[in-house]
Amino acid sequence: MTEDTHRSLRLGVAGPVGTGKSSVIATICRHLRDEFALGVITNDIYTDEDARFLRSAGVLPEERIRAVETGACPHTAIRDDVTMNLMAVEDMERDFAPLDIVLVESGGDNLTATFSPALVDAQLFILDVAGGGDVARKGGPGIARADMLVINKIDLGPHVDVDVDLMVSDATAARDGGPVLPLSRKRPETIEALCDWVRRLHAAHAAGKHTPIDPGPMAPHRHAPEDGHSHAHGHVHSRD
Ligand SMILES: Nc1nc2c(ncn2[C@@H]2O[C@H](COP(=O)(O)OP(=O)(O)OP(=O)(O)O)[C@@H](O)[C@H]2O)c(=O)[nH]1
Ligand SMILES: [Mg+2]
Repeated sequence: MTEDTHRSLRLGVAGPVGTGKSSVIATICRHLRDEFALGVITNDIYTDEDARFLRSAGVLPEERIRAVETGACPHTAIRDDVTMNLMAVEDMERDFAPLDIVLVESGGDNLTATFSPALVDAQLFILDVAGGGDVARKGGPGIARADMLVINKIDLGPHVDVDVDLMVSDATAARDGGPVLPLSRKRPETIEALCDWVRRLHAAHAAGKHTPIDPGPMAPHRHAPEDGHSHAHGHVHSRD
C-alpha cells in the first residue's frame, strides 16, 4: 500500500476571467458527488468570491469548499510558489480522508496561467466562445498542453457569431490533436462527456497509470501578425 495510490486526484481548472471555471467545478460536483468524495479549493486575489459562489450553489457541503486568498498575481500561487495551495489541498485531504478528487480553481487570468505539476496531477484549461472564435489559435501553454481544453458556453455561439465547429478544430490543431471538449451547461451530452473524462482520469490516477504533464510556464508567444490581434495579451509579465 503506497501513499500515492490513496492520494486524491488533484485536478486544476485554469483559464481567462469569466470563461466558466467555477461553473465547470459546480457541474463536476453536482454530477459526480455521489460517485466520488470531492473537495474544492478556490484561488482569488483579494476575496473568497468563488468559494462563496460554490457554497451558495450548494454543490458540496460548505466545509468541503475552501478559499485561498493569494494576495498576488494568481500565477504565483499556482505555479511559482504553490505552498499556500499545497497546504490547503493537504489540509482538505486530511480533514475529509479519504478524498477521491480535489478540484483547484485558479484565479481568473489571461491566457498564460498554468498549474505547477507540484500542485496538481492534471489540469483543465477553459476558454469560452464569448472570448472570440480566434482565441484558441493564439496558443499558450494551457491551450496547447493542458490535459483537456474546454470550449465553454457553446450555446452562445450563434449570439456572438462564433462557428463552434471551427473553433474546436482550430483548438485541436493548436494542440497537435490533443483533446478538446465543447461544453455548455445547457447541453447534457456535453456535461456527460466532461464527467466521463473525469472518471477516466480518476481511474488512470488510481491505477497509477496517469503521468502528470507540465504544460510549461508562460509560452513563447505565437502572436498573430502585429496588426490587430493583440487584445488577449494585455497583461504585463515580468517573468522569463
Ligand atoms: N450561456 C452560458 N453561460 C455560462 C455557461 N457556463 C458559465 N456561464 C456564465 O459565465 C459567467 C462566468 O462564469 P464563472 O463560472 O463565474 O466563470 P469563472 O471563470 O469562474 O470566473 P472568474 O473566477 O471570475 O474568473 C457566469 O455568468 C456564468 O453563469 C454556459 O455553459 N453557458
Ligand atoms: Mg470563478
